[in-house]
Amino acid sequence: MEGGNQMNIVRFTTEKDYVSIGVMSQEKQIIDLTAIDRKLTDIIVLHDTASKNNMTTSDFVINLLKKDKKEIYTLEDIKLLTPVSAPEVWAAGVTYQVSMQARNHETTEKIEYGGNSFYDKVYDAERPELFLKSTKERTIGMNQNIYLRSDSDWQIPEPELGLVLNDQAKIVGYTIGNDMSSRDIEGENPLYLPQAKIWKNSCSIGPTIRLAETVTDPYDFEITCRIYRDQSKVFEGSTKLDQLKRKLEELIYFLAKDNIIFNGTVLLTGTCVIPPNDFTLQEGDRIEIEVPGIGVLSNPVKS
Ligand code: DO4
Ligand code: MG
Repeated sequence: MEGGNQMNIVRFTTEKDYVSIGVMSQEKQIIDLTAIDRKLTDIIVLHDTASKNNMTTSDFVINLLKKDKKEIYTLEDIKLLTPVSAPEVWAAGVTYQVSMQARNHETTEKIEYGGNSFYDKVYDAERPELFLKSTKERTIGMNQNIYLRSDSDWQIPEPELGLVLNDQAKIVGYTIGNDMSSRDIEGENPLYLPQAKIWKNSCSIGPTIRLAETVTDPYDFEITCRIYRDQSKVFEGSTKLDQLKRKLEELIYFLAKDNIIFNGTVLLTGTCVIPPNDFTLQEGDRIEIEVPGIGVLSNPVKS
């Protein structure tokens, strides 16, 4: 997976009156890039400024770090924000066999006409399932509360690899996403998908963005999801991205077709880890999604 030196970008606040981006070291020290150059307000500006200087983003950052008077923080000093202020988060669906099987299970649980064909068909079709998952105001970051829907009895996290895109639909970096889902609402009728997927604080991204240029093979990423209840782990599952049925470029191609892609758009690539069918999240749970090389996205669950 490594392609040159690993580099992770975070967005954060301190007591200062502005939001910073920083580079996070493997020892979890954060060096404030905005304090070095106030124009560097997000990962897209960083990427574009590096390109204008004919440099890779990581070489550009390494040069910045040679400057004196760096402001360095630990995680205790700062509040991490969503790693990019994503104007939109889109999501792909049924891109792993486990997701197709879980969806078939929830529809046959609820409806007599047998809804299997929707999910079987989209899994094999040329056109992937893509949906608008979240907007900036609905998207949360590290340690912020995930909310449960009050009209659903069957809710799960969906751990997914997130692609951070620029307005040319180019992958600038990789992050982690949680596409929270209400299985009973979607299972009742697939036309309820927006309600099964979109509500306040139903999408979390973070904690860092791994610069794409420092990743040789994104299909080597491994995603692990853990759910804790009353200090005990009640679920753990992992999958590697090489189980993804589609290529990342294929998902981006369909997303960008006749569409507007904003700088900082995040595309979640589908869930590959699903808790057992009798599992539902509860208030007080904590969800952890780990991708080595990107970090651990942790969120408490509130109703
Ligand atoms: O078909 C519904 C959504 C599927 C999804 O979100 C996923 O597979 O991750
Ligand atoms: Mg999903």
